[in-house]
Amino acid sequence: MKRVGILGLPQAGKTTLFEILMQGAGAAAPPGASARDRVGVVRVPDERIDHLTAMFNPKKTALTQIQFVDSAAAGQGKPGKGQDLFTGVRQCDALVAVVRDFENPAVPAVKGVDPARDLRELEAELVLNDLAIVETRLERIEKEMKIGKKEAAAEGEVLKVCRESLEAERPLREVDFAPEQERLMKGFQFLTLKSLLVVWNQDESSTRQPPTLGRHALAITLRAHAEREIVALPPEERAMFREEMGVPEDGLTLVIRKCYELLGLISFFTVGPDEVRAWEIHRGDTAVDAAGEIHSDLARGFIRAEVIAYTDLMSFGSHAKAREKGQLRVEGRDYLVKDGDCVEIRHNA
Ligand SMILES: Nc1nc2c(ncn2[C@@H]2O[C@H](COP(=O)(O)OP(=O)(O)O)[C@@H](O)[C@H]2O)c(=O)[nH]1
Ligand SMILES: [Mg+2]
Repeated sequence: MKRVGILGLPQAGKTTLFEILMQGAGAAAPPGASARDRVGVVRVPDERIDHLTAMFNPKKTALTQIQFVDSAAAGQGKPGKGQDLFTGVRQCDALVAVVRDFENPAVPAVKGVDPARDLRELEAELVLNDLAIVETRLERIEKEMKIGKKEAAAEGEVLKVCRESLEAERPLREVDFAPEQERLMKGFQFLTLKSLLVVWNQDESSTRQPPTLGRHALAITLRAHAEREIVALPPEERAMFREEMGVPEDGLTLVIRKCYELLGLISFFTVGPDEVRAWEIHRGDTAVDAAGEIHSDLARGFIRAEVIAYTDLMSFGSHAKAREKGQLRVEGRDYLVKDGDCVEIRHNA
């Protein structure tokens, strides 16, 4: 399961977002401000699973999941000596940055409400943090090179590319690295290399628009306060309230789905009377990768995958009809699985 770290300046709405995510998931997070990181799991909403459940009436249904971390320290002020403000999110696969675009007299914004400025400051902090790591390591490598130790030469070259980008205030996620270079950088867990979802936490009076961001980054607006009131309602009353409060789109679904996309994930489905289930794989994964996600035995004994796209299955109305009409495609191990493929793996025991 992938992990997403929430960061932002104090009073931006990080904990509010975390708590409504958890409430929407039906798993209550421990309440209140916390000195420690809080971690919780959400299901990734997928309407297609609802429709497949209606078709198969299975005993069990399962969605994919993402873990969220509300970091106690991330971006909460100036780092102290030897202290890393970002420890809680460094190990995450992607980041959500919450920026404040709401007035609230109970929690006045010290420097005034200016989400664009806050986002710039936050990005600058991430860049500086990565740059410090790059420079420390480069110094070390250069010393080694001087005494003839050349093992880290390739790593040094990649780090120089990183330094150049960061010195120009360009996040590493916008740089084209070769897979080999990415492998050399992996251990550093650079913050600006992670995909970034910016949540512009807005109240109804704001007319500000979030910016368009570069590669592997995206900004969306969310009305955290309104969403908090909505998720507190019984599910059947939510739609009407959305209408009344002028929040037509389900903001939490949007946050979770966008994180899923930014993580590079897509879903394939397994269907049947026992279970309808969504599985996570990376965009670009093959049929044998998909088999391995279900069980390593299926990957090992892989013979073929029988595949039908979700939309095709829906238009045939049943699995049996699709099969009868010969509409289950037979695919080999190198088939690139598409988002929404309904897959059955044939394998040797
Ligand atoms: N009016 C308003 N208040 C909010 C909103 N989001 C959060 N708050 C309030 O702002 C304060 C700080 O929120 P919190 O989620 O704890 O921020 P954090 O410091 O980033 O974790 C709390 O009192 C929240 O109730 C919002 O969208 N509108
Ligand atoms: Mg908080």
